Amino acid sequence: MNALFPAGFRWGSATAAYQIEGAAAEDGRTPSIWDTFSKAPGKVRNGDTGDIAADHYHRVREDVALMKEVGITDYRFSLSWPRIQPTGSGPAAQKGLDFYRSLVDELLDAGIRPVATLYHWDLPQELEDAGGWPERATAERFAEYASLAAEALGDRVPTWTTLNEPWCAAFLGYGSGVHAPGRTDEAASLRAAHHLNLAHGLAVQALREALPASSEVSLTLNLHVIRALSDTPEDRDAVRRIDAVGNRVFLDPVFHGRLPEDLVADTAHLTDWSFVQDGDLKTISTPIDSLGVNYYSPSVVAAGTSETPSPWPGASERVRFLPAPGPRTAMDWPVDADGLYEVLVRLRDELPGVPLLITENGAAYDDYADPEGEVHDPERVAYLDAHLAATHRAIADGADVRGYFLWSLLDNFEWAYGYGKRFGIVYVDFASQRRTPKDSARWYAQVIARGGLLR
Ligand code: IFM
Repeated sequence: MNALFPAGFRWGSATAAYQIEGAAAEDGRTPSIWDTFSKAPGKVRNGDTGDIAADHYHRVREDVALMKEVGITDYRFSLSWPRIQPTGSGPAAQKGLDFYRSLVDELLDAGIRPVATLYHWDLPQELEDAGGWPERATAERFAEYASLAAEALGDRVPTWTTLNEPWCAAFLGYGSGVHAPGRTDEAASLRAAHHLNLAHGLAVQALREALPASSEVSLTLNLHVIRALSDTPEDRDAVRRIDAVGNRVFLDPVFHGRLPEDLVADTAHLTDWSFVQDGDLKTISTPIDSLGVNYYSPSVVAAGTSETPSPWPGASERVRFLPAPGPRTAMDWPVDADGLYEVLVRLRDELPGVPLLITENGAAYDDYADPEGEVHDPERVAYLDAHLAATHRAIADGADVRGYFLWSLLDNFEWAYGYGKRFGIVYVDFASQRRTPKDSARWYAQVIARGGLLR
């Protein structure tokens, strides 16, 4: 029997501004922290930058036509803050907004629902120079930017996501320093996490004011699926610590209006959390309409120590990460679709009544165009098939999953890995910018047309 998804299931694909747009200095856009970081020697493999990326800024028509060919119902993209509000404060840049207006028009003409993310890591450099996410003012600026974007696009964009993966922005950006802005200060990374939560809450309020009442407002988290190496109390405590600083640091404030007490205790040597002001948790827990979940692979942990600088403040002295078993993608990430099922049923149990969207899932492999110009990617098809099957199983078991956004539509700038890691279902030859749908694009088109998987 085939594994069909509920009627109205949203079949999407996702991208992010800095990873595909290029046109880094056009029409008034100013540098973001990723422009600065990628130009600093040794930060991104091969010295790659997002200056040109997949040149999507100049190829919107062609790219929307590709989406239409695949048959996606929803397209998740992010807005570039420094394109819309070049200095991170003050009035909007109309040319920047025009780009998104034309993208949204093109999508609507193609019958594809736009799903906009306000922040996918491209903080205006000027705001980082003023202190960045560890500073409260950045959250306030973010809410102003959210208002500008919603006023300009809110009549035509039905779904809004405040932040993409604030864990990465806070802990990779300010803790381990492998992402922009590249700081290595565990205490600052905790302040950043709180101010990202606050930015989310303030932006939800700003969006509600500016958007039509029917709009959907959401947040996307990369929730960590953490397995203990053994059942010893020490290894189980390692899971608890990573769950606190990987998951509950966002879930508890956003959905329950509280800080995880164990996280506050685990990090007492780093901070007294006095940057959390009265009323912040109430703001952060302003209700939202759905939660976006990004899932790629699980982690295995045990008692021990990790290398520093670490993206796990308060946990690196007590937890070590071990290689998870099984096949791996080109990112060296284990392929484990059960992890997706586990995170979905966890949310079913912990957040009853909150609809879920899988806002990212996908895999990088070492794709190449063969002499006939075709790109065969059977491993990606197998990965996607297994993860959609896990999603189907979670829905059958009561998880309220409303949609799936495949990461990614196009090969793109994979952050610190540059262009060497290809996640797209459409191959991009970055020298010519020629796009070639991979086998996985045709496979996904069939899944969408059928409404599910062949079994
Ligand atoms: O490319 C990224 C994306 O920007 C955020 N989530 C994970 C993807 C793969 O690393």
